[in-house]
Amino acid sequence: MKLLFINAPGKWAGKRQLIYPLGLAYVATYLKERLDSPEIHFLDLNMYKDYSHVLERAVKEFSPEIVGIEFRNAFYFSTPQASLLKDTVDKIKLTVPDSKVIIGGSGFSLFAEDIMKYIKNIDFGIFGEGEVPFWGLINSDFRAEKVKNVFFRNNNEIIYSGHSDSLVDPEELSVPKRDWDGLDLSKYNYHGFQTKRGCSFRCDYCPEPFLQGKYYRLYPLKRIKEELAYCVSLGIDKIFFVDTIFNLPLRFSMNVLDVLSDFKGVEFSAFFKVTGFNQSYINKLEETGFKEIYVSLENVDPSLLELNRTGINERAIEETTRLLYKSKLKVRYQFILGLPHEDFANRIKNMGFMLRLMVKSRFKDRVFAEPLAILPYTELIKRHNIEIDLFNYPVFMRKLYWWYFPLLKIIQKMSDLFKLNILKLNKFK
Ligand code: B12
Ligand code: SF4
Repeated sequence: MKLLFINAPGKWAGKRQLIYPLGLAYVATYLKERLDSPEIHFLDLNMYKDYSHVLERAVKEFSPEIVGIEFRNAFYFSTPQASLLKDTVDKIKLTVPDSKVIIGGSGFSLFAEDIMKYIKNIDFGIFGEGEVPFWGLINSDFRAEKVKNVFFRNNNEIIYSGHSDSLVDPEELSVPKRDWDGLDLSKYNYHGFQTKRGCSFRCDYCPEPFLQGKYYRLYPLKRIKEELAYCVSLGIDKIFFVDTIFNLPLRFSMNVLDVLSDFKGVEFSAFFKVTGFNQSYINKLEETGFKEIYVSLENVDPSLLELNRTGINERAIEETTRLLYKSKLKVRYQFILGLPHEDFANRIKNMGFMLRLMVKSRFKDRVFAEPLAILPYTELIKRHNIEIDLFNYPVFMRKLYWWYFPLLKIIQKMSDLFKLNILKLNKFK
């Protein structure tokens, strides 16, 4: 059986840093272990500014029976990416009309129905974790109604087979193979690495518990060690932990750091939550190869943090920032602009606090502020009865944040002028 796995192109293709398609690697590894000598080929279309020829040639030469495509970002900030996915799928079907095209990835899971409607050439769409449903589809000879978490078509109707009650047990997942035919590992700066799936928080605006599961599923430490050794053997020396939050649960994260300390010479980075730090944890981060860490703080106002159910409190902010000022770690604090219940006074207070973070760390640390992304399957959407569709999103965001953008532009210009790199702002298109 011939399978082609494609990382869908984004509008940044060929221009920005490449992100290793870890989700695809997991799915492909799972299938490789179960299929009888499959031929598997990968294609990362983000490597090319103009991907059309590469895609057409690869599909023609390889002539795959099954094409699995990862659609990870439905938006780059607020710029929709689905038109490039459509172009990719249409080109594949034009060259190999009999192939089965299967889409997955978080961008797809968030907007599955809209995407199925928009791109008629997609045969199947998989919600959430792809390993089990993808294998289920192949194993059942594509009788999608028998496999959970699958979108499929019946004449002109789009049908969903329904949510599965169970999630993958990380203990049963093998280490994902990374050096696939068609991928050049040296092109990726940081390589993604997972130590857990899921999130136990319930921040009002975040779809992660819906996408990854409402509690942490931890990988065994032995397996983490094995995977790290494998990465190093492939020449990988920069790793980004793709967990929703790396530092929680704290005890587990401490144990992971013990494992990492055996891998000198590898640089690590990850997302952290401002809750769940202490001095010995910071010492461990410094002793292992962490240099730059992303800490989500979201907003300085405790009542606003509580109203949005972020699980962050004033004490955590005070204690963690105090400890981090003195550390050698370069901290990138992440703020969300435009949270519900925010008012003018709060904006001013936030800006003062952002400045304080930089001054108190003697400009070692930085602040990244981004407007809130309003996404489906969040409490925010449910509570305010907001309807989102993939295609009116930029218009919708502009309406919501019209007052913010002139302000953000000024901050960005100042930040660029002083090379502070505080704010990365993408244009609304
Ligand atoms: C880590 C991460 C990053 C890191 C990546 C670091 C690295 N070097 O790998 C950094 C910080 C660089 C980053 C940047 C961005 N990110 Co990000 N990121 C993530 C995060 C937390 C984890 C991704 C990951 O690697 N997961 C681990 C793998 C194993 O899981 P997976 O990709 O979900 O794959 C599984 C399933 O999705 C499925 N699957 C995946 N592919 C396929 C394909 C097929 C065919 C099938 C059947 C199934 C399938 O099966 C896989 C295994 O179970 C996700 C959250 C999420 N839920 O995905 C956000 C997420 C993907 N990011 C998001 C965004 C928006 C961005 C940015 C655009 C930033 C921004 N503010 O706008 C940039 C874009 C960068 C880019 N060029 O792609 C959004 C995308 C949603 C959207 N709005 O469209 C997400 C979902 C977060 C969110 N909830 O909003 N990100
Ligand atoms: S914002 Fe972070 S902590 Fe909150 S639910 Fe999402 S992933 Fe979890």
